[in-house]
Amino acid sequence: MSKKKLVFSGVQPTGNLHLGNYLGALKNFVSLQKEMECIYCVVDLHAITTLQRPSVLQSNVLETVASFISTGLDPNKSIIFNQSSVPGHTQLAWILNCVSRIGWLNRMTQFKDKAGSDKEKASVGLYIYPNLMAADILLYKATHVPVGADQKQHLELSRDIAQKFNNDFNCKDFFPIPEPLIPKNVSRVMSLRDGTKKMSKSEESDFSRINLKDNADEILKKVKKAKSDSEPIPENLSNLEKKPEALNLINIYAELTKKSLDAALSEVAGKEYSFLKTKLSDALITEIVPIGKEIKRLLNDKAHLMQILKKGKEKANIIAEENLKNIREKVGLI
Ligand code: AQP
Repeated sequence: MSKKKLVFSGVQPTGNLHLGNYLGALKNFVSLQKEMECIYCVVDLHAITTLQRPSVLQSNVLETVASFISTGLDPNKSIIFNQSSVPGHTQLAWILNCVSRIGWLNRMTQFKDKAGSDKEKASVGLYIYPNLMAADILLYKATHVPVGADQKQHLELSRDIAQKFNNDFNCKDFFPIPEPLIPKNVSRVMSLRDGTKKMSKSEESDFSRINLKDNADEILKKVKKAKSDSEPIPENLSNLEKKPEALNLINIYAELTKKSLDAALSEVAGKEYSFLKTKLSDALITEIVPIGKEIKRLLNDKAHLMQILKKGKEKANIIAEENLKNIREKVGLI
C-alpha cells in the first residue's frame, strides 16, 4: 500500500466565499500545501445539486479560483481544478453509489437541512451528494481532508464507504481511510445574526456573514450590527458559552489575532461589546480587505484563471485515470 500523504478538499462555487469558508477551510488549505501534496477542487457538480443559473455558475467557478489564489494557494504547489473537468469523479461516484447504503444516506443531517420540509421535491443529486464527495476524495486516494465541522458527518460516510469497498472487493488497504483535518477553535464560524446557525453563503441576509470581498466599510457595518449581548462581556468561558453570538465574536477575534480563547477573553472581559467590536473590525479589515482586493484584481484576468484550471485538470486527470484503472479492475469492469 502507498503510504504517501495526500490532501484533498473541495469548495462549492455557490457564491461569495465568506469568513467561515476562510477560517474553517481555506487557511488550512494554505498551510497544508507547505507540508504535503495537495489537490483543491472547485466542486461544481456539488453546486448543481440545487438549481444554478449557468452564467452565474461559470463566474462563481472563476471567483472561487480567484479566492483560492488570493488566500495564498499556489497553483505551482497545489493542484487546482474544477470537478466536472475530470470525468473520473462521476465514474467513481457511480461505483460508490453501489457500495454506499441507503440507510447511511438517510442519516445525513445536511440533506435534511438543505432539503427542508418537502424532501420529495429535493433533487436526487442532493440526496446522493455525500457519495460524490466520497468519490472526490477516494479518486485520488487522499489520506487527509481539511474541512469545517459541518462536513464531519460526510467525511465519516466517506470513511465507511472506503472501508466497505476494501472489504467487499477483498482488497485491504486499497483505499486509505481518509482523516478529517478540522480546525480546533473555528471549526464552525457562526452567523453574525444568529449564533446557533453556521455562517453560510445561502443565508438570505448579507449581514449574517463577512464575505471575502467585503470592503472596510461593509465589515464595519456588519460587525457593528452583529448580535451580541446587553450585559458586559463575562469574565469566564463558562458564562460565555451560554451566549453563542458573543462566543462567536470572541472566537473569531482570537483566531484572527492568533490568541488563545482565554487570552482574548481576558483582554475584553468586563467591557461593553462595542469595545470588542472595534478590535474585531480592525482585525477583520487587516486580514480580509487585502484578500478581497486581490480577488477583484484576479477577476480582471479571466484567461489566467482559466489557465490555472486547465493546468490543474491535466495534472488531476493523470492521477485520477491511473487510480480509476485499478478501481475498475477491483470491481471487475472490463
Ligand atoms: N461557517 C463555517 N465555519 C467553518 N467552516 C465552514 N465551511 C463552510 N461554512 C463554514 C467550510 O468551508 C468549506 C467549503 O464549504 P462549501 O462552500 O463547499 O459548502 P458549505 O459547507 O455548504 O458552505 P456554505 O457557506 O454553507 O454554503 P451553502 O450556503 O451554499 O450551503 C467546507 O470545508 C466547509 O466545511
